[in-house]
Amino acid sequence: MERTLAIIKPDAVRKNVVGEIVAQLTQSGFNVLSLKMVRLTKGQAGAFYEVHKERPFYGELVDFMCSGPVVPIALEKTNAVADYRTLIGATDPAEAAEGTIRKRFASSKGENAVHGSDSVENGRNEVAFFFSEAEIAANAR
Ligand code: 3AN
Repeated sequence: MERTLAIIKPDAVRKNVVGEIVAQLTQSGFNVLSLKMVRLTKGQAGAFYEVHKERPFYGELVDFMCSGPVVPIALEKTNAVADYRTLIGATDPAEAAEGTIRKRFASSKGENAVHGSDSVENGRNEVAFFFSEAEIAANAR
C-alpha cells in the first residue's frame, strides 16, 4: 500500500465542492486514512512548498494557500501516487483530461483545486506534514 497527500485548495473550498472531490476520490478506489479542514499560516504554507522557493510564483502560491481554509487528505491505495496524479489531471486545467478533478473544478494554473504529491517519497513525507501516525494508523486497510 502506498500513501499520498491530497490538499483541496482554497478555490475549491470556496466553490463548495469538497464533498464532490472526496466522493470522486473514494469512488476511484482511494482509502481515506484521515482528513481535516485547516487554515494555513504563511509559515506553514511556505515550509510545505519549500521545494518551489526559487520559482517565480512561490510568493503568489503561498499567499493563495493561506487565503482560506484547505482540506488535507491522507490517502492510501496500491500505486496511490501515480493513480492520484492521473485522477487530478495536468497542473493547467486547460490541459487536463476530461473528467479529471482539475478539469472539473480548477480555474487556472495557480488556482487549480487540488495538490498532489509528485513522488512516493514526497507522498510519505507530505502525509506526515499534516497527520501524525496515530491519526492515520487506525484507518489503514
Ligand atoms: P503540480 O501541482 O501539478 O504538481 P507543480 O509542482 O508544477 O504542479 O506546481 C506546484 C503548484 O504551484 C501548483 N499546484 C500550482 O498551484 C502552482 N503553480 C504552478 N505553476 C504556476 C504558475 N505558472 N502560476 C502560479 N502558480 C503556479
